[in-house]
Amino acid sequence: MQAFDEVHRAIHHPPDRRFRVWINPWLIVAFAVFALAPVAIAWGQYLIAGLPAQTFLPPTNLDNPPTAHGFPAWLRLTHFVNFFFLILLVRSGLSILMDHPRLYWNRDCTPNSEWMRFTPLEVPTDREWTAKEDARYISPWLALPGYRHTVGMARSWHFLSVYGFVLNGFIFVALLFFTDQWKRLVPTSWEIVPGAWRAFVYYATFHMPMEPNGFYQFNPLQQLSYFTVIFVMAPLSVLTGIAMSPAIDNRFPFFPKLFGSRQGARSIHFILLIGYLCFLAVHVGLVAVTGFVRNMNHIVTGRDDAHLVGMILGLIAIGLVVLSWVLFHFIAWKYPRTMQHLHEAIDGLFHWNALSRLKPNERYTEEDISPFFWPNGKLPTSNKWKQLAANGFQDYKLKIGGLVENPLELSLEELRAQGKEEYISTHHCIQGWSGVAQWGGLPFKRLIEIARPKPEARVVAFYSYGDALYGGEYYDTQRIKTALKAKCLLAYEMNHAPVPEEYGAPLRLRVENQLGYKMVKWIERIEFVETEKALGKGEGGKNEDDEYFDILPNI
Ligand SMILES: Nc1nc2c(c(=O)[nH]1)N[C@H]1C(S)=C(S)[C@@H](COP(=O)(O)O)O[C@H]1N2
Ligand SMILES: [Mo]
Repeated sequence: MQAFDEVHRAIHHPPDRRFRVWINPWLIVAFAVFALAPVAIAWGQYLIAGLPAQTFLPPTNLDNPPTAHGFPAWLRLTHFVNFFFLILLVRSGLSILMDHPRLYWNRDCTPNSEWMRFTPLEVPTDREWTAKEDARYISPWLALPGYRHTVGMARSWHFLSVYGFVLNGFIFVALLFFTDQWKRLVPTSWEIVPGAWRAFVYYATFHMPMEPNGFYQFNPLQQLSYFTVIFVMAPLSVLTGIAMSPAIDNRFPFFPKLFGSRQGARSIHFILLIGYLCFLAVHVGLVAVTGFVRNMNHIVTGRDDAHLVGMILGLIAIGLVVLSWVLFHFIAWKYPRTMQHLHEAIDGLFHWNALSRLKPNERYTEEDISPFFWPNGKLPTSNKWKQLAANGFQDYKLKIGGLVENPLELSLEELRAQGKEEYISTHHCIQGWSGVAQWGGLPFKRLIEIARPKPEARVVAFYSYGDALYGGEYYDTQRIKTALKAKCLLAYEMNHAPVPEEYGAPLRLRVENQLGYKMVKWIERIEFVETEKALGKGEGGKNEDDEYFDILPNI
């Protein structure tokens, strides 16, 4: 077990580590009907008419084999690399999932509207319950990095793996079509459907269909499942992943709607994860029972014989992958900062130059406003803030300083007098939940005009009255360039009323193409600086410093 100090143990390894899975019973019934109906039909056919004749197997003529056969080296290699990255994605994905252990089909994330949850806890209604408190523990044996509330570290692993997974997938598919290997996977005749059904009747009634030699051809059901995994599931995983991005969702609101909402996309993203695991179990099971030694030779050495070398090398390779999980566990916990920086180095260009340029373009209406909005962050405990709150923030003054020509202090009234912008947008939390709300406040652009930052100022820091998760002042930064481009507000209004205390009163930041943690609540002061490197631990914000979140989270 990882050795945590007391503060971190309370977060990562809390006393309550119970794991419960709850699924809406109606969905279980619907799924059972959906999944068992074909099995029942298969049994009916079998009992009445017997097993179907296996007409789908023209015997392979080895003197004149089909042009596409065998497993070339590139195919064997990409198959292995895919396995390596897929498991990394699954394991880091589980850590991300457990940071908001609830799945919804609606976009509002109202507690008790989940279709599935991984927590025994009911959200209390008599006191504040933040999303961070709601995060659940998962064993590091299962997840990377595992434990509780490790979403920042998990994202480094998840997104770095995405590059490997997608690049490898592109190479694989390109070579499929560059060679004639695609003919073994892509169905070209509807004949495959009755053929696949006949094979299904065998499996469903606990018989083995006569297996073709996989070196030359797959059985139709096998071909169809490979096709689905490669050409349907993998692209869907990528698309639903992208549909969770705040930059994409706010610029192209239709996109998450393709999946219902950001939450629909998140749910489908998870169901696909389960789909890969089920596929893996059946795939490996059938490889084992249909001639393990020969099959392993096909996919490991590319030869079609019963020599043991394929099996031995294959098992060694799988062993090495398992060893890599142990290694990655130690790297994850020993070098989280290095992983955070690696993630930033590889993702950075894409984020700064592409996603960050998207202009939020919300098209939400009053009816879209969420009835429930998860709060996050500890309510400030400082006396200063409490005093201000006690008289309705009449004495509140926003302090603006640092590298500006005109340092100043503004009361709420003065802020209001400077101009107002409002809109309805989706808030995206890194933990996974989202919510739609109306926000109103002073456009950040306007503040820049008033304060007149000096030429050397490139970054603006927002400091909060509130404390961060591990203690210390909460702060975060924006590049001035970004804050000018995006819809960026100092919001004093939420859903047409003054921002309520737990949502950041009297003033909070909104930057609509980024994740929630960039939007500092309970703003105390604003400081223009040359670089974020001089502040805190130099990572760009309190969450970036202490929780290894990304500095520019557009996805
Ligand atoms: N001061 C402060 N601001 C904060 C936080 C915090 O912990 N402290 N949490 C951030 C996170 S993680 C999110 S998702 C949003 C949540 O905003 P909400 O409470 O209005 O939903 O606030 C952000 N701003
Ligand atoms: Mo968040």
